[in-house]
Amino acid sequence: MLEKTRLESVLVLALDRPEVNALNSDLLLALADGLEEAQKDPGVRALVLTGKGRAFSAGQDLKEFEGKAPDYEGHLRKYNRVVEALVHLEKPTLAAIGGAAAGAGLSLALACDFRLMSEKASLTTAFSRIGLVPDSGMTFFLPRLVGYAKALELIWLSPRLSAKEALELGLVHQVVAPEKLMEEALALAQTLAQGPTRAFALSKKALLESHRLSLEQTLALEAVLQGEAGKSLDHEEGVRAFLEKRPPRFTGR
Ligand code: T3D
Repeated sequence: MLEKTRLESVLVLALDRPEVNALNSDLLLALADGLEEAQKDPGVRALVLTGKGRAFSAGQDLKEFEGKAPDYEGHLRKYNRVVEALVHLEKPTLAAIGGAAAGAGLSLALACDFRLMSEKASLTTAFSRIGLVPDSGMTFFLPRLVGYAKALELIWLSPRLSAKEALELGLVHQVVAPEKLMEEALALAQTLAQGPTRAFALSKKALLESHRLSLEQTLALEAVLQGEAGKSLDHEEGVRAFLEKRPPRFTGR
């Protein structure tokens, strides 16, 4: 259901359910556990989220509550635990999108720091097609990536975006040939895993917080976070490497 592979300091979490990696309660719990374990493990310094087979993820498994009165508000706690674990993971996260990403599947990709997409993959918000409101952070990330007007259009009309369209809209960082997707995603993850992990995490925190802070509050937060980054061994190493005219050897501490 969730395949975990460790490649040096990169952890790959691959959604693995029949057909389209639709998300059900068990998979959401496994994913939340996997992300929380990744947070605790200092040996993990970057994470790749992907889907096995033909899809990244089709979002909620629409068969899970068939014939039952759904308690979506309650069920969404499982999604929210995953999204919060993903967004607050203090290590770079990459979504490697090899096939369709729809509904909450797309939300999970949007919650990652980087998105690499196969030329053959597609993205669709999907929620309005089944009379639902976007969830799992989509209303937070989508307007920030594409602007309010485009986000509303993508949510209401739910077109199926090609990789080219997704790249043009700024929804993904890079589009690659299908057979190169994991190779490219792992190469970027390895590069990021060798970076100043603590400074990366603190920069992400500043960017996320900046959405709700005034300039004065942002300046104050930057100073606090810089105080923390300034105490890291990676900062010490970065300055030493600069002065010695050599590449830094960051350890994530
Ligand atoms: O708390 C709550 O539960 C609310 C939370 C909601 C979060 C959400 O994510 S709501 C949105 C749910 N997702 C969707 O509505 C997407 C529905 N699927 C699609 O739009 C398309 O299937 C895809 C774009 C994902 C892929 O299209 P394509 O053409 O590659 O495949 P397909 O032929 O449509 O689907 C292949 C099979 O997967 C098909 O089964 P079949 O007919 O061969 O037996 C299809 O029914 C099944 N499938 C696709 N999506 C889902 C699914 N089965 C269950 N749940 C799905 N989401």
